[in-house]
Amino acid sequence: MNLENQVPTCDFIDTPFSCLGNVLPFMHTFYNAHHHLHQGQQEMFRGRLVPCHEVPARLDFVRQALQARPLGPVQAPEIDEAALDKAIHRVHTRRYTEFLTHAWDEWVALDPSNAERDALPSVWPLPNRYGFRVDQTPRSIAAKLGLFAFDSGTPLTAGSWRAARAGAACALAAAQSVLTGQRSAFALTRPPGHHAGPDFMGGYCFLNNAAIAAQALRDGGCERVAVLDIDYHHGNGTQTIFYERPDVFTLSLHGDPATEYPFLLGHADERGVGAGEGYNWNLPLPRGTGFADWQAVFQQALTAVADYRPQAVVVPMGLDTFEGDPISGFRLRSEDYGCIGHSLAELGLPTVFTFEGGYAVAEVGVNAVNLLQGFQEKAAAQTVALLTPQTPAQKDPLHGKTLQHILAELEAHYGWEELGRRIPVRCFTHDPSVGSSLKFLRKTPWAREKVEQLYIYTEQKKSRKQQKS
Ligand code: OKP
Ligand code: ZN
Repeated sequence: MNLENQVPTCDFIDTPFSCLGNVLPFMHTFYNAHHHLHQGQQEMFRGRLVPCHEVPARLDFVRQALQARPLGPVQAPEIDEAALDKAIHRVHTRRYTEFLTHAWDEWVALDPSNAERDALPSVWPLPNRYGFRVDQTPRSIAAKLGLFAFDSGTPLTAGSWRAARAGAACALAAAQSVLTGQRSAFALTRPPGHHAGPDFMGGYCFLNNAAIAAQALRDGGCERVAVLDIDYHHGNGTQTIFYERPDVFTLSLHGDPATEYPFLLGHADERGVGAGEGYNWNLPLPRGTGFADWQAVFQQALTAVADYRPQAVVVPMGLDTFEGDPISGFRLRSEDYGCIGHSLAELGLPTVFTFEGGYAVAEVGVNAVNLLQGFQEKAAAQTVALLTPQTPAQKDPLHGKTLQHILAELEAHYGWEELGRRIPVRCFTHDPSVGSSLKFLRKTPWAREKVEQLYIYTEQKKSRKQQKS
């Protein structure tokens, strides 16, 4: 039997990896076996040192919930130090990782009794013109902490760097997993990552796991990657890393920075700069937002992601949108997370999840796995549909239809004038309002081609007319 010919093709997933859809859609989880090496004691909060919210038990609860409801293999990634180093430095500067490498030893060298205390910054270079120098790295660790950290809520401990590196290895392994054809993968790690920028830590984050995964997907052959951040807090680090780039579309749904952490970034008018203009979307929502309102905005984000036609998606997954979260202000309930996962799977794209926030420790495992299971169920249904023999007409709603048919259908939807305006929109990539009605066309390459040809033909005709006159 020639297996090659038995392999079902997969029209609805736009990916360079032909093996996708041939595998069972197990979710591959890569967990950080060294996460407990990072265990902060206290964080500064409004003038007081308070116990850390970001505790090792968070990850243990997620692992337990995954054991109770298995979605696929769970493993600690094998770490290739050289490859990991390379992947980290695709998004972080050497100067910053040099600092992280030596920070703890320097902290203890400053005062041997510091070995008992977490390192926290207490002095910062505000970015005033002719104000403070940031071009030189100060020799004192007390000053370095302020240069490389944007808050005093992110304790750096003896094992923080090792834990963060092992976490980045999970993100890299998850990216590699979908690059080799898995439907989805989950980087189950802490400390989280989405607040960490090219050369700064903060918001409990040191290395930006989601950005490392997104960049690894780019480097592995994906032309466009979307990062859809659903943590309660704005993913400022990821935004900063990709702000000038059109090849990674960053979107974030979060508590309005006017009142919510990280305060100083995450507003709706931050849309990217230069070549990256239009490829950063912030969707701030007021404190107190419940699932109905959250979901409406989430659907807008999903439409924008689909219209970008990415070849893979990264989801920085925070569970701190939960109603019981001690430091956040949205009101999502445990059962809502399944719907979120379901909607994410509807994108039909290879997806990497990274574990971010979620501080209602007892519930974080259930909420995380609710989301992942919702994704898994929809992904499994897609695979079943793919493997079920279908008549050509079932398989392709446009089967046997001529271009006239297609356009007639579109015309019925939009009217000619509207259609004329819409179709030239270079195949529907940038206009979110076109939305789902054109989805079937977008997902059917031959039809898209025909419409594009028609467009080119009309354009040529137009310019010939212009030349004549
Ligand atoms: C990290 B992640 C609120 C203190 C805020 C920083 C929050 C970092 C959240 N009382 N401290 O995005 O979940
Ligand atoms: Zn958060």
